[in-house]
Amino acid sequence: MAGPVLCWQRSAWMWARRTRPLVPGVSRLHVSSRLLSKEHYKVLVLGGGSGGITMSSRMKRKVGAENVAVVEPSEMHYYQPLWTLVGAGAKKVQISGRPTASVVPSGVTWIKSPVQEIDPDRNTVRTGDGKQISYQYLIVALGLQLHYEKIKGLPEAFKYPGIGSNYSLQTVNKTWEALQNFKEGNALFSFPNTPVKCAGAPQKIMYLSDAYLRKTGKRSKANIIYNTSLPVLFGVKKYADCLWEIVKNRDLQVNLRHELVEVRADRREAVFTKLDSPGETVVYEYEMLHVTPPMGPPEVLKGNPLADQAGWLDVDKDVLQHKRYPNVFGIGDCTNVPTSKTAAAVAAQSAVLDRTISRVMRDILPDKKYDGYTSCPLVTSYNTVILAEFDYNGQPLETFPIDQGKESRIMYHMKANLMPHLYWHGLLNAAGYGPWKTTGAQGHIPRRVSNLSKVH
Ligand code: FAD
Ligand code: UQ1
Repeated sequence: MAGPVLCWQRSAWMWARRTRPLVPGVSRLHVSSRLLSKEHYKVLVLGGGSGGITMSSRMKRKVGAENVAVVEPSEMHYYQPLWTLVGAGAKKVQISGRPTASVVPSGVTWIKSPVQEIDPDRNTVRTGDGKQISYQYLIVALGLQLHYEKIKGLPEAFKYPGIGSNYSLQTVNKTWEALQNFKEGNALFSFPNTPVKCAGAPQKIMYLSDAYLRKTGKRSKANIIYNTSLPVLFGVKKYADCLWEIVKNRDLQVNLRHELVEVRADRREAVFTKLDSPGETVVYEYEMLHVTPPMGPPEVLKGNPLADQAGWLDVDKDVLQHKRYPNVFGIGDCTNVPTSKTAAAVAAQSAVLDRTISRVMRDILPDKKYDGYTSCPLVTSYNTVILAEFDYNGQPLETFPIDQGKESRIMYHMKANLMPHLYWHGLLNAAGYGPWKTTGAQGHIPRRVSNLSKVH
């Protein structure tokens, strides 16, 4: 606790020196430098994905729409969690996207260009169309980058049949094609050796594929194989135990510490290295391959003073304020907060960050703490989900009065039908309902199963 506070105090002083007039003449200088730059906003949001849009809505309420801008190059905004179901043919990809223009809060300025440079010492950013924009407060919500190209043979291999990936709009329908065209052989599913978003998604598509092949009578002709770089099936023991039961009962083969390094699509071969036996590789033929690509921080952060050594935005994990630049904040996949990267985490973070920014704007120390809440609806068939919810310590932090470690039909309905609605109408509009409503000391107030069971 002492660490972040001390750090905040020190950097608050540095920031005050940068942005506040110390002598009367400097005040005029400050104003004129503002006029020189093309645009200035009280709050500038980088990225118009889940985190960027929800924070734009919240900031609009706080400081007025005319004082907020969001920088986002993409014409369309996608609800990515739906892609798991799209890859399995349960939803159409078209319903996962809406025009960015329709999700940017009304009155907030949408700057339709990529951020190319961030200069936190001058409180400015430069965009792809050459504009310089200055800010008083910056919220970084740039998401993460997919690196298909780090696997030899990709992305070209996507031109061939039998290979797909739910992680990108361009390849998600290829998963569904591969599944429908499956005749016999290996169905392979990979998990890379990097942090990923929605760490459950690489195996959700395996369970759905298994269910599809059973439904269509082809399961006896398939070997279903999950090759993961991780040393575990899932990071939280309670849910991992249930998943191990499922893979055993459904005859799914799991190989830990196997990393996909090459795809030879012309021969339908996938090459994996065994991470615990350096230099050893194993080649699998496949009838169907689902690729989860390596992922990393956004290019624009790499080498920037805002980034940590690995390139992720370096924020305090409790209050989501930058560790060295107190007028900079982060949310979502681009940050180095040590929790699983999900939209559910973004939802919980948004309430904490809202409060942090309110206090920083009033020169008060942030108080509300993010506990690492994240959630992963582990889709285990076309009508069941295990709803994993947990914190920084990998402790379950569950919402519903059922055993969430069991497969549930209601939770499938929540994931497939209710959640998209709550996303478009609740989270993105910062509406006061849903799991992300601002209540008390935490962004998300789940029913703490472990505590409750002690009490009763
Ligand atoms: P994003 O929503 O990815 O937004 C980042 C934005 O930044 C994008 O709009 C991008 O265009 C923009 N951007 C990038 N570079 C620049 C630049 N240079 N300048 C300006 N803008 C830029 N989460 C769940 O909670 N539950 C699930 O079930 C779930 N399932 C998933 C399944 C799949 C297949 C996938 C792919 C993701 C899933 N997620 C799930 C994860 C969830 O979608 C992300 O964690 C969430 O979208 C993160 O929000 P974000 O704002 O950090 O990033
Ligand atoms: C959630 O909040 C969320 O973010 C918007 C998701 O992403 C789409 C989820 O998948 C889940 C499960 C949650 C958590 C929601 C509840 C109702 C526990």
